[in-house]
Amino acid sequence: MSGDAATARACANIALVKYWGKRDAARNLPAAGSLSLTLDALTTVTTVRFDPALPADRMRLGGEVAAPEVLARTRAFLDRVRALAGITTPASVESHNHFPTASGLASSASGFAALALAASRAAGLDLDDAALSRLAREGSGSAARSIHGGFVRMDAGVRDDGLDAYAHPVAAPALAARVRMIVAEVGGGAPKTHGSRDAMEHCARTSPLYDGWLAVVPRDLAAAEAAIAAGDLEALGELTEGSALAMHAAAIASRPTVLYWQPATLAALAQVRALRAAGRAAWATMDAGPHVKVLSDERDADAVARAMAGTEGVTAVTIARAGGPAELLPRTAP
Ligand code: 2P0
Repeated sequence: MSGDAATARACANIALVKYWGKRDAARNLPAAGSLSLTLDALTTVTTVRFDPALPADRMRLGGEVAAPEVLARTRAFLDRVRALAGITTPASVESHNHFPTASGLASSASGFAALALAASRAAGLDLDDAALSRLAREGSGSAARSIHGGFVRMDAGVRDDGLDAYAHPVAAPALAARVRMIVAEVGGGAPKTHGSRDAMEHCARTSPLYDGWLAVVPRDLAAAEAAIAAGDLEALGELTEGSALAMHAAAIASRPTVLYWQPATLAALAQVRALRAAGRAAWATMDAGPHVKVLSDERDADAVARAMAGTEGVTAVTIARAGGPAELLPRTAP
């Protein structure tokens, strides 16, 4: 290996139709599709260099030596890249999350998308978007979507080898230009109570509502794609809020429960309903944590952000726009 470094940047994404459950844990294949919006405000920049002089893989995250569990997951991912490239060389990885201060958002989507692009390129591979999305999926299911910008559809596929389980862009330039996502942080960015990987597996095993959740996803996906094609933000917003609530209903019904919400989460949800009743474009979605993200548009984003910032228990608010695809950067420090 030559040891050339590659640097890539990827944006986080928020699912409008959620991914929650796997059909194959070993290959990280989702049980159903999902649909997301890539966000410009939340990015990861990662540099990878394969270096035969290294005794083993090493990683720094945000300028600090990465925690052992982060290094272990990264090493397993690098092993897949090395297998694809036919090399055994250790790598050094330097990664920075450029997220709004204490946004409290999970970074596995932007993190594994940036790592997939930087590591594959540093290993001498030139993967197409489908192969890159499949590779990112093996790191984290939501990362498959962060390969693309704007609206993105992830296909669950049906093949055992996962070759058909990757994400596609959903072209809607006019809607992507006017859509906004207001990220309302709840709880001051405290660590989440249940990691999503374990939580979705526990939900699939124990929740009496899991099968009902899975049954609704294909219908929501088809309706959400139709709403995007029609430029109908209201229809997309209603589907977005419905999908999040259905996912959380299945999670909450797990035994024992997987309950991510705090009192301020419910206050934020009530605020979103009040905004809507007042004629604002505002629909809520929540992931594996207490934060509330509000789908809105360019006209109402400032008013929605002000209202969310004034909600009891909301500790930070960010307005995000649709972000672009994962991309290679010139060789500069991240
Ligand atoms: C999503 N989430 O669609 C859903 C909604 C959280 C709630 O994708 O096990 O970290 O690495 O494939 O991608 C978070 O799950 O899970 C997630 P793995 P991931 O965004």
